[in-house]
Amino acid sequence: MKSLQSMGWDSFFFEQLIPSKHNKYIPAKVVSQHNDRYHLVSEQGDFTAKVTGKFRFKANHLRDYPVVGDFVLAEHIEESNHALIHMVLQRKNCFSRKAPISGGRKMKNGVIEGGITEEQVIVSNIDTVFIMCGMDGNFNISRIERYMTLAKHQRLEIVILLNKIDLCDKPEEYLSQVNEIAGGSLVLPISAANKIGFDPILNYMVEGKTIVFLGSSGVGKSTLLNSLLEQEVQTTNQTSNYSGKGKHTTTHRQLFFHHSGCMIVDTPGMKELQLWAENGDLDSVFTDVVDIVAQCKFSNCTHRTEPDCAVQSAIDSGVISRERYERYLTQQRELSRLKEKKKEYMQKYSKRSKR
Ligand SMILES: Nc1nc2c(ncn2[C@@H]2O[C@H](COP(=O)(O)OP(=O)(O)OP(=O)(O)O)[C@@H](O)[C@H]2O)c(=O)[nH]1
Ligand SMILES: [Zn+2]
Repeated sequence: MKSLQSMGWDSFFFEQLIPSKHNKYIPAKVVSQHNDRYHLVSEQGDFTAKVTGKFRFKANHLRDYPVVGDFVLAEHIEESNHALIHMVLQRKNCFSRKAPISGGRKMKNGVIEGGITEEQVIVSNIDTVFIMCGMDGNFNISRIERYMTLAKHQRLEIVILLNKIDLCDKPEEYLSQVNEIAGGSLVLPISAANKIGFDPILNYMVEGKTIVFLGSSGVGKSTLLNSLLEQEVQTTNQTSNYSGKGKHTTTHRQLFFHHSGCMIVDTPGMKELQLWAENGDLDSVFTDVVDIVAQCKFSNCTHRTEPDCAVQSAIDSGVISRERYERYLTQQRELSRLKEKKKEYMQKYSKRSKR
């Protein structure tokens, strides 16, 4: 049986308990989610669970629903292994994106319709995110930068994993490219399949901590998870539902327990990675660009034809690449659109809920 503490429980969550409901509500960790079905692990046992009707009625936004990593208060249905989720305890942090156009649940009396401007929380209560990228045809700097902006929005600790070193003739070229944009985050070349370069990762795998693997489909997230869990199976022979080898499926989010006591969340590769962040988050990923922009002679410089434009001269002299600068602009435009859409959405939403 897992203790709450070993799953990251501390005073932050304890203080959110409702004393009058102590007998009825069990604190539990959400370890997997499949549509509206959840798996919970608690000190009273493992349960399958759904949210209550009242929960559903009160939930206004996608982010109100439980996600993997959450602590919830659940009511065990006697003589079954089912439970009802009454409440999601406030999250320490989370990793989110803008809800994809194609997805999104229809909420409460149709208040929210398709194409919603909403935050979709992927995982919560995270200690470190590992942004993975392959050193192969899938190598994509812009993707890494986008994941970084999303992670910075919640001030998450970032480690960048460059996978498939075994396929790569010149890993140092990838490494230096990524180090240039990593803003001081650790960049590790690894092979998930061949278990190369794992030692620095193990430093993050500490009891009660949660690490999350992010990255496009095919970068090797599941392979890394399996490689890490295989070690566990060999050394401890645990057969718990959530720590076994070969249980993994990338169609839904799931949290696994490693023998170190660390929790690992593998996420399915996200095709649509729309930003859910603010300009400050972007600026903290692109400090090099921001510093240069600040040096322009005119504060309203458009960085095109003005004299003494620091951006133009930085690009001309190779201090930053034009591509890097343009990727910054692309994200900036996307965030401006998001801001507008959020405003529209809030207006529409508040009008309707006043009716
Ligand atoms: N050569 C080599 N291949 C690898 C390595 N890691 C993963 N692969 C291969 O890359 C492919 C994709 O790996 P997955 O682990 O399924 O990728 P994923 O990121 O989990 O993908 P999704 O589940 O679709 O998000 C598989 O064929 C793996 O065998 C590696 O270190 N070296
Ligand atoms: Zn300028």
